[in-house]
Amino acid sequence: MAALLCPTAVLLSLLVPVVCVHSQFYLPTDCDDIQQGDSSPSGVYTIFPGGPTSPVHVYCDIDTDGGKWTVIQRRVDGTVNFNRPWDHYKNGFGNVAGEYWIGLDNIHLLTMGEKKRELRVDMEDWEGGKAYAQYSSFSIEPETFGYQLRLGSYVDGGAGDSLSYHSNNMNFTTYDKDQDISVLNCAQYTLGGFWFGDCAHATPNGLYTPNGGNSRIETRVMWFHWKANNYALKSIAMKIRRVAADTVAVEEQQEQKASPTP
Ligand SMILES: [Ca+2]
Repeated sequence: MAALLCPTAVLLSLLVPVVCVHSQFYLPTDCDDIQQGDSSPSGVYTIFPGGPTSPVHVYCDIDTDGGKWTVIQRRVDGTVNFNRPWDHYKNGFGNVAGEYWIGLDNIHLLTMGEKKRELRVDMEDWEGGKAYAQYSSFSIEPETFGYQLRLGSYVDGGAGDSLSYHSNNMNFTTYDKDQDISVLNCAQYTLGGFWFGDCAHATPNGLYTPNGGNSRIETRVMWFHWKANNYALKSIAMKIRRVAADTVAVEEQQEQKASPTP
């Protein structure tokens, strides 16, 4: 394949130098590609989930549980304001070396198609404690379907399942676009956009307040099933990666066994 692709790549490189320089004849679409056959450290990389003309800067987590995680959201120090309108959540914002939201269009591109993705949410408290929540699959619909969240089953990482009840199958809501099922606008109520139902058990995009500060409880960066709703987390990061093909096959076998054949 490389021998066939190379002359094309050389020709293309005259027009689009990034094709050869960045990828040696193919463009990484996510952090799984970045990590392939490489000993790259965790850090900021450029991926192309939407094709060669739309590079996306992203933080790749290479260290956690085998790595290959594409970080789609991260809070660590409160330096970025997450109380933002629809267009910001659609397109992404922040600083990929620190706090950021990768953008709903990018999340859709990263999770569409045949390849199944899993979600892991890592979090820390102010006493040195760590926990995570993992989900067997994660994808979102395009904007025309409200960026509706499709979440698989919960895999215990000690944090508890704070997404299934309120957020799964919900459309995305921002303060200027109410798509939740509450009489309130949950993004206005919690000061950050998210997949809200009758609001939420998790508000990763809420107001960052060290040790809670004087903030209203509902606005805090919260993961209810780990620390209850009055605890403001020290950090939280949402990350996704491809599920290995053999893992998918095993899960499908288990599902077939679980459901009786007609
Ligand atoms: Ca509402």
